[in-house]
Amino acid sequence: MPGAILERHGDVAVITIDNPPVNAMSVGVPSAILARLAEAQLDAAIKAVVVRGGGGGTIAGADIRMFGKPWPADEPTLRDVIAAFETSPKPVVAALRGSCLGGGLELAMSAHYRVAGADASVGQPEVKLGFPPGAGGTQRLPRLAGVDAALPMIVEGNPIGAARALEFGVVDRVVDGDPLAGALAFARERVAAGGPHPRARDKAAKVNDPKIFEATRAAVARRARGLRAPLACIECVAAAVNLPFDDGVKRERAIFEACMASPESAALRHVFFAERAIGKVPGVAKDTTKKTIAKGGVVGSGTMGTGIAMNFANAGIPVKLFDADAVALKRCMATIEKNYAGSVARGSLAKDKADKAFALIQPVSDLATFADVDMVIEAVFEEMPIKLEVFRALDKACKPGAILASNTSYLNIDTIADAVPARHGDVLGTHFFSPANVMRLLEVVRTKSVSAETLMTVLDLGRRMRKVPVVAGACHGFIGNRMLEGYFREAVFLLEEGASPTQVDKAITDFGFPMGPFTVGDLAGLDISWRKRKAGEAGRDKTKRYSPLGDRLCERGRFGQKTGAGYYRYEAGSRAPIPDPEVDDLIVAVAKEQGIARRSIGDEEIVQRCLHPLVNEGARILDDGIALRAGDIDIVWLNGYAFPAWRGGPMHWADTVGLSGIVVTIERFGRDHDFWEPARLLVRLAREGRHFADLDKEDAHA
Ligand code: T1G
Repeated sequence: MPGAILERHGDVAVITIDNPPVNAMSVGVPSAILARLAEAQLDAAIKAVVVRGGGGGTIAGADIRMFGKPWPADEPTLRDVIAAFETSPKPVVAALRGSCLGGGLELAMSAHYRVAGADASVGQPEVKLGFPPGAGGTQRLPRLAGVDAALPMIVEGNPIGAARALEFGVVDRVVDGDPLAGALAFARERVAAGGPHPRARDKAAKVNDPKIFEATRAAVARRARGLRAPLACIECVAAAVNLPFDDGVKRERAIFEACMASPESAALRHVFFAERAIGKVPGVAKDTTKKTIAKGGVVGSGTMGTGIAMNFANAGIPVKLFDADAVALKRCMATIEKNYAGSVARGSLAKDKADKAFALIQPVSDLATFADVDMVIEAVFEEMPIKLEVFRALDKACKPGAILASNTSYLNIDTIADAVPARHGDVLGTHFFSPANVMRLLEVVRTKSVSAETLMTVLDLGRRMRKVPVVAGACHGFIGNRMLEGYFREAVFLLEEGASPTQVDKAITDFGFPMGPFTVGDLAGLDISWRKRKAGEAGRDKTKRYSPLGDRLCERGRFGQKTGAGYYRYEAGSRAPIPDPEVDDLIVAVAKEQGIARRSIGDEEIVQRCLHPLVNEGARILDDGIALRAGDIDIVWLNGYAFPAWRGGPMHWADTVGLSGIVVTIERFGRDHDFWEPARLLVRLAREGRHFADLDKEDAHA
């Protein structure tokens, strides 16, 4: 039962919140804190109260699992605790260790004083869940820190460290080590000095820069397009300046409740839990022993190998980068050096850190040097015979037990594993996204025979590399790229049927993606998929519709931005897509040749035609066991394909649209178009009136 513990340290009562792992304010916690506080008030020997989080000290705020569910009527809330601290006749000191976030910081700000350990951090991250703080955070933080410091903290939701918090006036003292001793000492000092003890509510919320609200609104409009919560946060902080404290708190609460009920918040809360579920592999214990990865190796110094080597180095792991081609290797090292210099110039990486990382990358031209590496990632050409040759060579070069990973994006990883039968348990896929040193998604692809130890080691390594590692089964395109095929296919079909690249891209950016499919295609290079199509031409199902449009563009040398022309044209030195009449003419000609009558197409159809294939293929991927959870598919799309987080990912979005509606639409499209057959799982869920989220809940309870 979550609760709170009271201990007496002489004349100071210490209340420790006891709700592992993060001391969230679950049902039972507020009442327990209030009961301990009441004990302390009644005890005449007690002169002051210290409150802190148990375990590592984190106080993560409200219990996010409770949102959208009714709070028991007879259970006090966090706001009752806040009121009790603030009106306490005995001074209250919050001792902060670890992360003190959201309602945790609101609680701490209702105390009279705050003492932080040097490792503590404080923040109001609520905006990331789609709402502003709801227990006075937007009123107290600007009063303690000033609006100029508080507004970005609340609108962006990023925590600050103890030193910053001291500078801003959010905490009163920073101490080394466990802050309990410091808080006890501080409490006694304040008791000796006598009251009255300060309350955040009695201060004024000072504004230094009179343009700060206007500037923040403009920045939010640019950066957080379509999002409601950041604007709501600004409105709440404005209330701290313009209204008396109690009115400001009321205003904040009303805005908080409206945001909490929004689809945006439901989506972001789904993402919060989906992000935390990805590390859990059914049937594999979380504490499975992991291998030590102290030395890495990368084979291939092309674009992917370059980025992957940087990932090892950024995680502090020395890495050998192999290429038999000395010229390519030299070029690659120059690129890496340039990348680090760029990060330093942009201010995103300190010079000494960049130098340290660069020094960890050792170019090598002999695979025999891989004898001491713990893990190798192969990133050579995407052709099976070459990959097999590399794996056989690695089999000879590497020590027993070394993990051998392939960065293949489409090839059958089981075939690769079969090339090194003695190492079956050590082989798997690590599918990085380009540029590999920047993109956060990492698909960790299981072979039939990979060991739990290897799998969990690589998930862990992914996190050390600051990636978002998602487990995928072996199949063509794994999770993300397998779904992408239908998205691009329909986008091109829409052009033939009457839409323009601009119209399709706009409908998709209006939905919330940062770029539409044709801007993305031009950016990535149209020649890559052209080459792939040519290679697969013999195996293509000729009974199904095929658009030659992409091929025709490439035949004209229109490879996208790199050639100054693709679906759009580009002025020299500019990345801004400009509609091109030549493409419009080509589209009309191709449509005519295919016997397609062009018509006017609405944005709603564009969104459905592009996104329903994602949902449908996602359902097949779940049914096939390629993804462990619908939430995993959402995380793949958020981190690898820029699906808007506030829509929750394609599967969550489908749940909000309603699966039966999606099935009806897919069946309707299927009457006129190839490729539209509703997935078995989608049909079953729709018939049962259920959602993808229901499957994930079943899984979590299994
Ligand atoms: N509620 C419920 N569960 C939570 C939780 C929370 N606030 N925070 C974490 N968990 C669970 C999480 O799902 C996971 O569970 C486990 O704890 C460990 O988390 C009134 C409205 C604190 C920095 O947004 O940022 O206060 O997967 O893996 O890496 O204004 O958790 O093990 O079953 O993330 O050590 C605002 C959210 C709430 C903080 C720790 N607070 N949490 O990171 O562990 S709204 C937040 C975090 C609010 C007031 C309002 C991080 C962390 P499981 P973890 P971690």
